Amino acid sequence: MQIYDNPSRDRWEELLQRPASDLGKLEATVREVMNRVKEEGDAALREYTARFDGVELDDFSVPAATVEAAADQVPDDLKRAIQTAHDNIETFHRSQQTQVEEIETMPGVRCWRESRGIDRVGLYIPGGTAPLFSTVLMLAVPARLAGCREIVLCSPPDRQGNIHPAILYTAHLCGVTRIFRLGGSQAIAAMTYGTATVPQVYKIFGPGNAFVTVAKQLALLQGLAIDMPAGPSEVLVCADAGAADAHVAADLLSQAEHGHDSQVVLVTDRREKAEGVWQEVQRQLAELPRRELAAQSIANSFALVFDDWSEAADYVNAYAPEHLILSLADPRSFAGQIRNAGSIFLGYHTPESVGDYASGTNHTLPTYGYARQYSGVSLDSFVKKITFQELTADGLRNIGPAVETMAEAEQLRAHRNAVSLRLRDLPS
Ligand code: HSO
Ligand code: ZN
Repeated sequence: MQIYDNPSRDRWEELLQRPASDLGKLEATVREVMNRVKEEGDAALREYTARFDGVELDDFSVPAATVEAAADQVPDDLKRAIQTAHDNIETFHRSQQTQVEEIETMPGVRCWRESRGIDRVGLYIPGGTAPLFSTVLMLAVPARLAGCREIVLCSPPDRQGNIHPAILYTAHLCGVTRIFRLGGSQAIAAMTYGTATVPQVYKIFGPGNAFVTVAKQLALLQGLAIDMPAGPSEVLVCADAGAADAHVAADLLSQAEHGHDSQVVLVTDRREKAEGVWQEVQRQLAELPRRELAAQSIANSFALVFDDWSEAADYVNAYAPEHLILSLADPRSFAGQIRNAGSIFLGYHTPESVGDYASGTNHTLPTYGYARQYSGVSLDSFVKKITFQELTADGLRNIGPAVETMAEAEQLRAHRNAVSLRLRDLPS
């Protein structure tokens, strides 16, 4: 881990880069998968599943009996932990429901907005090296609260054709309506176009590898919505003298272990802290089961020493991290200066992993600097908001002249007429 002392602003550009990922070169391959699934439906899905997941499947859908039986394969302590997480996530996302507020913008002109769940949503849950059943909670709990009618989940099968039981168990707990053993870009293609067995959805959520990311971008071009552009997980930790080196190192490694291309950054106000944390990172890294992946991410990572915390805040805002940990004596005053971050973890007792699993906040967050313009997933991600208005006769009298004048100025006579003819027919 390279340590930079008070890097001047003309060096920031290089210190704001994420590990490059060239998604462009995958586009042709993914486009072909999308097109074949569109044209050939389930037959193409069968072929891709055999090729990429190494298993021949006649039927992709997971029968209800299999979903229910998964509970027997999940240990009781894990079930209890999942329930704790579920309840906290539900409580926090329920608090995002807003009361409908009817406003009178002028006497007799009433306007309001109501939410309606997106009818059919698709959740993609990666399998592979880590079965992210926590992501099922993060997506299915708000989908259910939002009132989505159909919640479709796709996750890749293992070589025996199974989805990890904790994923099935969690999906069932959260009210997912259909589960399919499908992974990669073929899963995204199936939910984009629909096949004989997989329903077409209106919005696709969830993380995935580079193929999934490209497929979601192509789904966007087909008129579907997606949660956000995805990239590898990342964390930026700000640590002062009061932060324990071992804690900071564990926080950095917790995101580094996600994959080979994650990035972790340490920001501190003293060089000794950076050196102490770096030693701890090496010590803890050697003990991790996923040390090979984590080591590759750590190789992309660095520490910055700023004498002045307000300079550090400017750097953090320019970097716009997915996760920002403030291991500081006064985290709230620093947090007040932050404009760009996916989720912020305040104080010495708040590891990022609590947000990854169980505190209640959502762990589907903007990476790659997208925190400048995107929010993480929330209840809002699963709804559309419909505006309403209702005028009384007096309301029409009050607002009508302004609309008539504007419509005339835009030379849209029928617009004007829609008001004028009504005003004419009002009793005086
Ligand atoms: N840190 C990941 C989410 C996750 N962590 C799932 C553990 N499991 C992206 O925010
Ligand atoms: Zn994580």
